[in-house]
Amino acid sequence: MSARLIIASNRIALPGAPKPGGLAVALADALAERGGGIWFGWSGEVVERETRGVRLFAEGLVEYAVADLTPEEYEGYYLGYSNRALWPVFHYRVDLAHFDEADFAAYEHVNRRFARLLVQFTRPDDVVWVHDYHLMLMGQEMRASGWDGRMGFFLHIPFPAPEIFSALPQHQRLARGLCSYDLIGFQTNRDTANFRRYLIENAGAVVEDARTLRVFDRSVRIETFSIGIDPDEFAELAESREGRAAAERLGKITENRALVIGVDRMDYSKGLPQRMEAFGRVLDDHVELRGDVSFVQIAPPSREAVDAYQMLREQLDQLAGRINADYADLDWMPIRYLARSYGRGSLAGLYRLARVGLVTPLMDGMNLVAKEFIAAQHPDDPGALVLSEFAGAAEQLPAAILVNPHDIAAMADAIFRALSMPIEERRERWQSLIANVREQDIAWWRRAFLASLDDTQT
Ligand code: ADQ
Repeated sequence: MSARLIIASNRIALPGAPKPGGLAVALADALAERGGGIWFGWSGEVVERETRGVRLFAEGLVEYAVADLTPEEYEGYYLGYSNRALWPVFHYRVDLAHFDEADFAAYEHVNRRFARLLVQFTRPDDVVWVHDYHLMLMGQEMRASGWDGRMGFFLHIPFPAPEIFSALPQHQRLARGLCSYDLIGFQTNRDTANFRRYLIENAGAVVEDARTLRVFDRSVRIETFSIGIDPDEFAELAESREGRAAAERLGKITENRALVIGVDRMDYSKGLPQRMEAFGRVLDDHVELRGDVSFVQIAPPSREAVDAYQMLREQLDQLAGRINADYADLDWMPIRYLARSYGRGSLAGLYRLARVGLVTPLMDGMNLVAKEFIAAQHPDDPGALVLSEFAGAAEQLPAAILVNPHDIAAMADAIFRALSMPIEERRERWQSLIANVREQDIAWWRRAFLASLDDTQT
């Protein structure tokens, strides 16, 4: 019987509420597969008084323990340090980063408070798995509170080149904090190599073996675990009632025109303005396509309290408006830009309807939309995927049409190529893509991470 699992993440999918995505389901499955465990994190609620304890809920074998944030914590820890400093720097946008010592103090405070809350629930032989950039210091704070069991961390976003990471005023604190974990998992070999190089060049780390460094008087294992999806689920969703209904609704509007689709959270890392410009360029260059192809971009706003996100929203509204004004006709709209979210079933149906999927982030940890798009295609008539070389997924999906999202002309060429790709080539590429998506799916990811964590020395 394997040790009990304890998961900590910023947000939690509470019992009863629909699981927002594959990751939430995967983590709940990981807990269930171990015969039960605890999932700890922020409730999503902001309350005036500092709540000292946690609230507990149970669902099957899984216990959920949630804590609220105060308005100051929400501002400093979540909006401030996590989303105005860490997120931009880790996505190579030092120009957008806002460094505020008070924000970092709030980040440290919440990591410490969460660590102390969680330690109360641990038993000596538990295994702890902490997720993502909001909680990088939680492990060190748990050690300070007396926890000396196994503990792993997975970063869902990219780990930048050391020169970029070093722009963070607190980079040394963060690196030392991360090295309190026994295992640190990254999405791609590029991220793993960046973190290793940072530790070797800046912290005097010594290589112990292919995946272990000796640093800060400890042995730390650093490894790549590329997150995946449940491809069968997406194939089924594409044929579900919800999927077919969404495809039918959109199909009525686009009629027999080729459909190009993009689905992203509205975030400056996703390369949305560049993508719209590239689509505009396709229409500039190819008179014959005008009236014959429609681009649907679904992008629900996120983190609207952060200025950079409001500016992006305005920029996209303008760009879509301009391209539509230039090219739309009485019976055709080139870009349908929908700033709202859709259910997973609807998305799957739209992916299947599309001839081309555009996944062109300027930088992305993995990007699950790329894998969902592949899984939703019909094997006989699959759409083509245009994928940014800066998405983590590009490392695993060389059969996509890989593009540099900063090069608008090259992206326009790629979109045109995808639209005119013969069916044999689409099938051939898709076979290779779906094989990758199936091989390293979401169950593989969580099992591989936990097997490696179970295997570390404590
Ligand atoms: P995200 O930046 O949120 O995640 P991504 O992996 O593409 O990026 O998407 C997460 C999920 O949100 C997907 O399942 C997708 O279907 C859903 N989603 C996106 N846009 C949507 C929309 N318009 N409506 C409804 N649902 C939508 C972070 C990292 C990624 C990494 C994941 C998981 O930034 O690089 O792949 O974590 O590790």
